[in-house]
Amino acid sequence: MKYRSLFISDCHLGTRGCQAGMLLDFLEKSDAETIYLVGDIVDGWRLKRDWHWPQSHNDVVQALLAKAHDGARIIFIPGNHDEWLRSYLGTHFGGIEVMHTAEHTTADGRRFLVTHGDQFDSIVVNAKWLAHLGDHAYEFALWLNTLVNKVRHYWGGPYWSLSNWAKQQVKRAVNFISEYEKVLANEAKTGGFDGIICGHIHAANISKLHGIDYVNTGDWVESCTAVVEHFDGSLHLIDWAARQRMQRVMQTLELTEEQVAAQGRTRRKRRKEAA
Ligand SMILES: [Mn+2]
Repeated sequence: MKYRSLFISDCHLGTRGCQAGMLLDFLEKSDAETIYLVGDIVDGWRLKRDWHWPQSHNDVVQALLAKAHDGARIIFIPGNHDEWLRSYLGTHFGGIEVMHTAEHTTADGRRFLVTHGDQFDSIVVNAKWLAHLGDHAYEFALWLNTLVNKVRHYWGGPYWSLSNWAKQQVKRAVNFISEYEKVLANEAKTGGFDGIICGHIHAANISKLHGIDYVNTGDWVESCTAVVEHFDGSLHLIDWAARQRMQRVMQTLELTEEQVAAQGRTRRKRRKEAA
């Protein structure tokens, strides 16, 4: 697929969590005139502590350099995990420009501020690690809860609800995300922009907040998401993991894209008729 622009962030190359294989697959199948790397592409913190740089991570860098070589404009906006690149602001390497923040105008004329977003952490009241607590953590906590209370019961201790505690943490995580989104949308508004494109909290989203287009590209550690701009200026969220799962099902069932689309149309029609 060829797009007008492509936004990716939070790949965390150099860590074991990075889904480099998925990212490489996505980059091989996607091209764009302009590519924005919206921070935390390379995880400098972890690389310093424990060197993890397999071939697949190298391949991702090579794929990006090849795109730059083939004429794509690539803009690298460092995040907090690759902030060592912030000392290279204004420089080019291998056709990649390093910038603190960027301004992007979509084909339909909307002006977006492009920034990683970590600089707003201090404004967002909740702790940032909470944003990484997801459904899996919650399910695990429920399981752990029964275990913990069996042990407590055995020793005669009172019941303590770990699941309740976990639920509170998840709620705080959700609050954190919505707070972060509000702060960033507000920043765009103050700057006179129509919207903001960011990353950092690993929570992909495209939504309208107080008249501002809030766009978060997500990440390539947990969710494998990117944001693309089509040639008409519309922005779309791509969930590459979901798409791959779908393709595997289609292959197994020997379905074509058209058949799947037709089924979706029938389902929507039936749902409408039932309603
Ligand atoms: Mn970050």
